Amino acid sequence: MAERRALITGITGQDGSYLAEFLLGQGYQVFGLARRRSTDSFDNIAHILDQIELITGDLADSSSLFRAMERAQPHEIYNLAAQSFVKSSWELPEMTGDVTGIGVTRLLESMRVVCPSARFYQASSSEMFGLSEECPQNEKTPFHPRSPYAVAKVYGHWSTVNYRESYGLFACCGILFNHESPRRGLEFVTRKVAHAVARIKLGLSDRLPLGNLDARRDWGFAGEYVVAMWRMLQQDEPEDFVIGTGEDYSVRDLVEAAFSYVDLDWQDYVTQDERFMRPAEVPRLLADCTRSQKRLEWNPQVRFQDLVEMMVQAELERLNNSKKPEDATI
Ligand code: NAP
Ligand code: F7E
Repeated sequence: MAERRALITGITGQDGSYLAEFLLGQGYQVFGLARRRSTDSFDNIAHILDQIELITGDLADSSSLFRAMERAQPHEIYNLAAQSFVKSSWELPEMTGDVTGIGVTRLLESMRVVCPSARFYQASSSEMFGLSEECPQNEKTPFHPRSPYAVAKVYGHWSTVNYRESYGLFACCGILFNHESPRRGLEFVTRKVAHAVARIKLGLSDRLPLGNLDARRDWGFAGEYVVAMWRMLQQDEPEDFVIGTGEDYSVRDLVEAAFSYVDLDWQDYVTQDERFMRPAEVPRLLADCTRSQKRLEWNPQVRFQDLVEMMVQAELERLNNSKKPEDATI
């Protein structure tokens, strides 16, 4: 076995795929927990499938997590698996609580029993701040979750802190603000916009229905954020960190930037559609990264405009190469 072994849950997702690439580059042996699927399309990790080992498992099934720990004997565990789409969490509240919340306890428990000296990373979220009275938000900002997803993340966050305090585990939470990439799921607003703009530019569509254009987010590039996750586990002591760019933009800004990249006026195509509004909105999230900049020496380089251009360009290339995902319906 290689000297450093890492187990990544959620390896098929956006962050899991970038983290796997990064850890392979650092010389790790990488194991990934992956759910059983009816199709075997692993788009995000297809290019590294021969360099990693997939272990079948599910955060809803403790026995599979124990087996994964025993098989991988990891030095580092990154818990990136979750039902991660906020809007779906109102439609799937119990499942979201079970997987995104209690799933963290299941994983921590299997680590505590099988490999207690491993280091554990929990993918906490800026959504936990929710209807925050403070802006920007830092590690001390109180939580006010606004969705079943955010409630489940608060549970997972405090479970991680509790296992650290109760059992002395090396367990850290990264409170990450929105981070995006061409590997983002089509339902998230950045990819939805990038994909629609590319379709409109290529004459395949003529409209883009969206929800709340006033929401403001701190959007960064996922490929850089996975480095911050790894750095947290290289510290001498386990601690929690806020990770973001320190700049926020509205959904309207996002749409404007994406359409102007292809020389189109967003107002000719964008409509507001009730179907994409949420029962409770998080109006503004903005990271105060003072602590992570200092302690982790982590400073993101990709700014909002670069990110939008990267994503629209990737969609144009995907469509030109005829790899055409369907229009997002959620
Ligand atoms: P993502 O692309 O939606 O990936 C989620 C991963 O979780 C996928 O690999 C998915 O597997 C897996 N998964 C879902 N349910 C599972 C279950 N029951 N058992 C095992 N695996 C399961 O999410 P992401 O954007 O990479 O985010 C990674 C993590 O960071 C998530 O926990 C998310 O909540 C959190 N987070 C994300 C952001 C962000 O802006 N991206 C910000 C803060 C926190 P399938 O491929 O089989 O569906
Ligand atoms: O929405 C608004 C929407 O779905 C961003 C997840 O990774 O980041 C992500 O959660 C904003 C919201 O991401 C549409 O109402 C308007 O205010 O891209 P999103 P999210 O909900 O911020 C956090 C940090 C996570 O932890 C999550 O896992 O955009 N918005 N119109 C829309 N959003 C979507 N999806 N679709 C629209 O049509």
